[in-house]
Amino acid sequence: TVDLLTLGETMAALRGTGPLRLGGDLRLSIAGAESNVAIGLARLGHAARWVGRVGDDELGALVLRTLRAESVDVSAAVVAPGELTGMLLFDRAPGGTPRAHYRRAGCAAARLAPADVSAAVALGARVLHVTGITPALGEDPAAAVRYAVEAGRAAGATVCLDVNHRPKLWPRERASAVLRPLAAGAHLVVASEDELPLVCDGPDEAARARALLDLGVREVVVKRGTRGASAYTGTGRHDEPARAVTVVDTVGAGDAFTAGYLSAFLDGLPVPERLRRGVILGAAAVAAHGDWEGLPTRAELDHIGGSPDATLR
Ligand code: KDG
Repeated sequence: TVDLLTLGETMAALRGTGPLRLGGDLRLSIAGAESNVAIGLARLGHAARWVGRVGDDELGALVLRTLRAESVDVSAAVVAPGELTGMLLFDRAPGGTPRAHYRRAGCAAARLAPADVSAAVALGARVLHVTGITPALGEDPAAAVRYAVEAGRAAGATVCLDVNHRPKLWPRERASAVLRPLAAGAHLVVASEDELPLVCDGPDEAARARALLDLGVREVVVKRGTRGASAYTGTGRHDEPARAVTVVDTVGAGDAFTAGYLSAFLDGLPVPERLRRGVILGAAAVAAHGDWEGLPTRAELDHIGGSPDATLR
């Protein structure tokens, strides 16, 4: 039994510094919301396993090699002969806002099916983490997520859903219809402020969170970016402010937050401590280039958000 099992699409990621149309240098790494969470947990010393489907190409090898180097177990991952590994390119729109361009339609992960994840689910996990990205990839990936959630739940795993709506993959109405039942079957639901209305109804945030709690969700966690995060539980609401760091690249901050939250959950810490570790990891992610590269080890946790003048010696 691992601490965390997650499934989803991990792609080769190319990052440029300006608009892609101007050309220039790109830096090659990997990205994927779920594997970002797995890396975050592995860096903190938890046993994390990722399962997904990559092509038998160089980019698939890059995905698996990178995850292995980060101590994420990929032994259950599927390498599909003749299929391609997805790609995404990040550039900056004028003004500096990061922009994602997908090259993932028809790639290996769009064929991820229940049979690809069943062995990993059977191995067991304390936490099963899924996101709203995977069901957006197609019918088979959606079925894989439903299967993992049902089987994981039945085996006693704590199920965490990060809503992670990606408007370039599907419209809000379709996402909402598919993600509502998933949220209702999760123990922890993580969403940004604008994503919460996708999975529950109510006149305001507290009422929406209450609606999920009434369905049996134990914690509803709301990410607020530079304004920190909140958690709603049966005993009330907890808030945690964000840590001040110099922002370099905001992509991956939400996944980092979720990794921090789940790490403290796995350590048996109470909800305020889960939020605290979440915002610390979120700050670490935005202070570095890349989705996951800036995530800390356990020994580095305490330094994040400290004085900008300090030198660690
Ligand atoms: O959270 C960051 C990820 O979303 C991104 O790097 C890639 O998984 C990704 C996606 O589908 O957008």
